Amino acid sequence: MNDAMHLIVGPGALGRLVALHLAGVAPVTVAGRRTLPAAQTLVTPEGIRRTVPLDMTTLAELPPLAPAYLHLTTKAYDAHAAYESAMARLAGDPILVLWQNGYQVQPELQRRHPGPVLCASTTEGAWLTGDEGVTHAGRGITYLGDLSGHHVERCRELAATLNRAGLTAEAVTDIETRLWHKLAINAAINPLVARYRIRNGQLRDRPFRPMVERVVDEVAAIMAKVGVSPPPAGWHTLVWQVIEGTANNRASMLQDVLAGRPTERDAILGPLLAAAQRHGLDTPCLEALYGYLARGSVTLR
Ligand code: KPL
Repeated sequence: MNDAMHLIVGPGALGRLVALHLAGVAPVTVAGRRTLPAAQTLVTPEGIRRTVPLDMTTLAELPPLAPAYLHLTTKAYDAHAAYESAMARLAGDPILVLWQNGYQVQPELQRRHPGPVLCASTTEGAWLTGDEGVTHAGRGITYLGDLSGHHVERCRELAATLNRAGLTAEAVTDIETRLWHKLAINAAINPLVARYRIRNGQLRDRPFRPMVERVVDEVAAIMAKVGVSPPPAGWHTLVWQVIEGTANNRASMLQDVLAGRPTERDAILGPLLAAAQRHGLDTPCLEALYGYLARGSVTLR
């Protein structure tokens, strides 16, 4: 057991997945908006059920802890509020670990936080099984890096802890590129499946296939202007590989729309549309999808 304490704010599927693993190797506290059962069950990808006691609290009742790590595992749109609530109650300046999708809160919180800020980009697949636990649907990999390039050693330490805890993790020096690559994948898949309420694999069929191609064309043009290097196989191949690999998934944005929650449209499409505007690029598909999600979330909420 390592003494460095981890506070995890945001007990969604990813937050609980990380907490239930870390609890085996380090002291962990989990804080959310409401009280959750202190015994949480993890169902592994092999179908094994493990019930683990977790120190669960709410942000309102958070004691003045001094954790070594503050993991924010909220949705991107909740990250600033969660950060403020937690930091108002904590002692010291923990290492802040940002697990959000997109590329919006990462540079913003990097500017705000006085201590080191690490970014995580993960392909772990998990969903909640109610208040009692989480199902680890598919094993992935978590890349850890920092936007300033000053905290390589911290990234290595956290990657080693996550690996000891049973989650595959790797410290990288190009986290910004990796976050943009994940954002490109999310932008190509999530708004379309949320708009048409389909599983990822249905994007391979008509009439959706050409829509994916057009969205990826727009995303690729933006990435070229922003200076994000394409993945070795190219943007189209990367996106189709992920669609193939996640064919049975209901993407996170579809789950949000179906549950009447706000979507991560600003974190995912926001940086792309802003860059397109800066560079005078025409992006009719991305704009239409953003418009749909903006209107849709108003009526669906
Ligand atoms: O990350 C995802 C998500 O659901 O947000 C993808 C890759 C689209 C898989 O569903």
